[in-house]
Amino acid sequence: MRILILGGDGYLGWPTAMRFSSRGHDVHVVDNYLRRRAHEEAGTDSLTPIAEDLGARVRAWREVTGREIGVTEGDLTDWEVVRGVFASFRPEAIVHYGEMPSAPYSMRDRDHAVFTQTNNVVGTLNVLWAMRDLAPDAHLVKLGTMGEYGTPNIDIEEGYLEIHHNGRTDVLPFPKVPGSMYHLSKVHDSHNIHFACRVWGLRATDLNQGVVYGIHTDETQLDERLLTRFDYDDVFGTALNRFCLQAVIGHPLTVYGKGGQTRGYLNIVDTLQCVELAVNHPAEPGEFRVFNQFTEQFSVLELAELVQKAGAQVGLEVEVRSVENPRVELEEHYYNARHTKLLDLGLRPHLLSETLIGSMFETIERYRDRVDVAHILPRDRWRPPDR
Ligand code: NAD
Ligand code: USQ
Repeated sequence: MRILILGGDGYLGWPTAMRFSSRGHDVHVVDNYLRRRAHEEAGTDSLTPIAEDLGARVRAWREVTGREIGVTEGDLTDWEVVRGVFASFRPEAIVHYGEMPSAPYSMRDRDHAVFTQTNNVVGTLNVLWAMRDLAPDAHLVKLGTMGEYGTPNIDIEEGYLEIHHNGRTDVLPFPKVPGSMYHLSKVHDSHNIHFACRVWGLRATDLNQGVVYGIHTDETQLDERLLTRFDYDDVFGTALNRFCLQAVIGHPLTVYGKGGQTRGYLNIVDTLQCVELAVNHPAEPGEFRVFNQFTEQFSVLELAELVQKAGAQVGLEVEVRSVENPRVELEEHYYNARHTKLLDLGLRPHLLSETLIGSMFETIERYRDRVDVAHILPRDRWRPPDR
């Protein structure tokens, strides 16, 4: 199959490109290095040393496996870039990771909020128009987020909710109450994609993914030049990845507030499995399919305690310390999100264990001299200072 990976230089995009290529698919990646530039501007960097650009990555991939991956260095918000790639590559499936993914980044100030929403919403609109005019039979697999739903006081369904109102019944999109300007951009995308399916007959799967953790996939382990990025800083690092690194370097684990914030989590190897399942089982023409993509729920405090326990097993003394929560979010709440559709398609979850955390410790230890401790405590606050 011809598979286009948008955001193919990212934490998840690069391993996904290698996975599909290793299966014999014809893979082409697009990226404008937004993520690398954002780190350069902030003075932060991936813990893992990654190849200098996509050219170097695909050369290493060719040397190691004999397989080719095509590259376009370009911006998805530039219509000519998107039109050109669709016209020449003619994708049968599009895996869309190519967005600004950080909630703290999007909440920093007006510029970062406007940039995040413009980048994400306009890029996705360009993809939808390119599909409409150049690849109407292709299947869009779009990375959304569990954060689109927020933390409602009812069970979260997969995309849709049956509603009974004044004696009538309908199945409607599940209400969305997200917690950051970034998460909101994903809600806007979902509405636009749903519209394109209803009105133009496109086919799409929205993967409402939870928080991803992990460093390695089968392909990243083949050669050090094939490593994916692993971020631990306050802006791009995510909860469990940060906690594992903090444990290794002897920094107290940064639990924000009371730590009862509960989210869905999954291993990066399961991200690849889920995306592959979605691509191999496409939505029908006109269908906007929504899967909740995570394997387990944890509160932040539960995660921190798991890391502490795993640390004790390998002789690390790990302190869990609450820091003032920079975000506006519920710190104690009900959370029960359905996630059966990917299991029904055959997902075999790799669940979080102390052994797995131990193996993350080992990889982090290997690169610990690259850690900059100045970028661990959170700085971006959701509320203006005088509120
Ligand atoms: P990432 O930043 O590493 O990957 C996104 C890639 O897209 C980057 O390489 C970036 O340079 C590129 N990109 C962004 N805007 C672009 C544009 N306008 N044109 C071309 N390229 C562009 O992030 P990630 O963690 O790999 O996340 C990938 C996707 O999955 C994102 O959409 C994110 O919102 C979603 N997601 C991630 C997680 C997680 O825990 N990592 C969880 C849920 C959803
Ligand atoms: N948290 C801490 N301490 C930390 C970091 C985070 O307590 O050091 C807490 C946060 O306050 C939050 C929870 O952990 O309650 C998750 O935060 P996170 O930074 O790991 O994840 P989030 O900001 O939600 O964003 C990440 C990805 C994003 C993706 C999202 C999936 O960056 O791209 O969409 O996870 S989800 O959370 O399901 O919306």
